[in-house]
Amino acid sequence: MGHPPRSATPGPRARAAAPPPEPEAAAIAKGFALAAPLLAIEPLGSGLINRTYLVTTAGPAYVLQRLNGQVFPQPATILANLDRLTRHLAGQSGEDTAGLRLPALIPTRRGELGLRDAAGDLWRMLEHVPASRTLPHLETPAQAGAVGAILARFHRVCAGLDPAQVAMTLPGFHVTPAYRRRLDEVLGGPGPIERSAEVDAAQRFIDARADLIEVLESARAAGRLPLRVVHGDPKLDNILFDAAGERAIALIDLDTVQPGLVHHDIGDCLRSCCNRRGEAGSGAAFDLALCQALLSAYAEEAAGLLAEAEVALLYDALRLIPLELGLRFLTDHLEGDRYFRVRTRGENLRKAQIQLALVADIERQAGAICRGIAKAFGGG
Ligand code: GN1
Ligand code: MG
Repeated sequence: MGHPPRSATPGPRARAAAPPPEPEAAAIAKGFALAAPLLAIEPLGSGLINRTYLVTTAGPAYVLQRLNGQVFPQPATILANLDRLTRHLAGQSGEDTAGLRLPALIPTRRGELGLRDAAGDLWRMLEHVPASRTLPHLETPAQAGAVGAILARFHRVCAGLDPAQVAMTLPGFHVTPAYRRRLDEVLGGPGPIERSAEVDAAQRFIDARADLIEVLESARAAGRLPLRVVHGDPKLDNILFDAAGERAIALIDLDTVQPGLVHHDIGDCLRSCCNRRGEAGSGAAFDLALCQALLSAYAEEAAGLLAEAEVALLYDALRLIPLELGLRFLTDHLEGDRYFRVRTRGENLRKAQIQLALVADIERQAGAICRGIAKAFGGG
């Protein structure tokens, strides 16, 4: 899948940039075709890569983002993909798309998809989905079901797009073996490394799962799994609920929509939604009831979309994606927090430990999870 990442994560020189001053964001916002005069602009959300702002006007609200050009080699492809996807969605029958909204791009005043600032960074404006909210964690299986259903609906809609026609926005994303090679290079390289008992334990945990790390990539390379257009990052923060927090109504953060495996999405969604303690909480616990509700709703909504070979690798995907994220957080910690935005030193190491603890908890419940997958997808 494209070039392997050359850093902890795909961008070799990635560095968590300081937020641009709001006046600059406001000046940029005025370059877009907003429906009403701009009133205010303020930072929004907790994304780790791009800079995001809420734009308030006398009319509708918008979301303005500066795309991280050190992570995404060609940010313009993100805009082209999103444009293509929203047009595709608009062309589907209402029945297929009911309950799935994707925020549309707002063009610039000159009719372009995005706008470059003086430093060369690309900005995009998106519609803000009204009466929506994100949830800090899932409370009920019904909410998990709503998540599973919207993810399946997204995959069903994307199944109508030829992956060959959709650009790779982030080459090497979710190529776990390449992330592992990078970790090994950093650990074995000449650079000064902050070794600690925690780092050693994490390394041992990862090394003990060498086979798992290869599983999806080797199945993909052997042609056993179909490439599909996927979201890439359907973590809980990227799912919008209605104001009551009951129905999932939209998927956001469509930067990593590109050809990939359905496992990347299902694994990422489950690792995020079924750990109620969150990515930066204390410890990790994988909630079986949430997992079952999410998978059952996904399977029902996907209605036969997944091939048997795909279903057969779901359990592995479920523990691989948190392992991959743990590996990425750990590598970034060792490289000096160049990719994932942190508030304090040590945050990426703690986040790595949490993802690895989640893997361990998933493995502890392997039997029940596999029975649940079989039940949801009709294999047992
Ligand atoms: C990053 O930027 P954000 O928060 O949407 C990362 C995902 C990780 C996630 C963990 C392009 O997503 O892969 O799962 O952090 N995105 C990229 O919170 O690397
Ligand atoms: Mg993202």
